[in-house]
Amino acid sequence: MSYELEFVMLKPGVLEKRIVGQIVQRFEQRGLELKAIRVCMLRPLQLESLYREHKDKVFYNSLVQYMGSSKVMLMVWGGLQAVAVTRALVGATDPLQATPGSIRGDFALGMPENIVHASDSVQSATREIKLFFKASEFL
Ligand code: FUP
Repeated sequence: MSYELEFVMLKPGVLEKRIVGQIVQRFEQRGLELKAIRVCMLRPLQLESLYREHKDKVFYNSLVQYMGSSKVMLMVWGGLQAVAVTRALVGATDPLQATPGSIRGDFALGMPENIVHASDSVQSATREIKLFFKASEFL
């Protein structure tokens, strides 16, 4: 078992709904460690890079438009198997398929407004962390 870093983003609307505390609590409760955190608006070039594998999908334009529509919260969580642990905490991409008890299963009904983004592998997490954080933002 290896110590991993996972990139997590709370999507537009989550700060406005004032449910940040409830979501962060699930990561802390599970034993993950908050390594970096920032609130910002995503820039078009960052969105293009984040969702490059979806560029040809029918939902791409609405996804990018939504993701740039309001502020987001960026976080890096660390822990043993942090990527798999986080993906299980977050639940299935489509909230209608997400099990109750997962974040999407408890807080969301649709896409792309599925509350949270989490990198799907250690390689994606490394790339996405570099895309959004400077080394000086880590303690
Ligand atoms: P995930 O890794 O669970 O965030 O899911 P994906 O990388 O497969 O999807 C990226 C984003 O596209 C998700 F936030 C939801 C959105 N999406 C849609 O809006 N419609 C779809 O049919 C599939 C995904």
